[in-house]
Amino acid sequence: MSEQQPHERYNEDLALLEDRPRLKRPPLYKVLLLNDDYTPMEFVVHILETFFTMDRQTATRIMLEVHTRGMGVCGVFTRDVAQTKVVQVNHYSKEHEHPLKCTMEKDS
Ligand code: TYC
Repeated sequence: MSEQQPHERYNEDLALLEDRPRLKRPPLYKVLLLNDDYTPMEFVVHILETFFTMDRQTATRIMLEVHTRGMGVCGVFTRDVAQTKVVQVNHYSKEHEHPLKCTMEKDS
């Protein structure tokens, strides 16, 4: 009987080891609100409570931050969730005839 080739010997001895899990965290996106001169403060608070599940105190703090600094972060989400929130907020604001704009950017 002929000798086994090195690669055959290797194959027979090979244990069935599972691949190590190669999971990466999904990229995250910040959802931002932009300030403007016309949208009522109460409407912005309502947006933050409704679409970003903030309590009134947090919503008021974020609204005032946007009002004074020009923009502010409403939350950090995966891309699809962030995109959905941006579309929903902009659609809702337009429906109510307010110029409020919501956008997103990749988190660092
Ligand atoms: N600047 C607006 C006002 O004085 C209030 C406002 C806050 C508008 C936050 C937009 O994202 C915004 N009525």
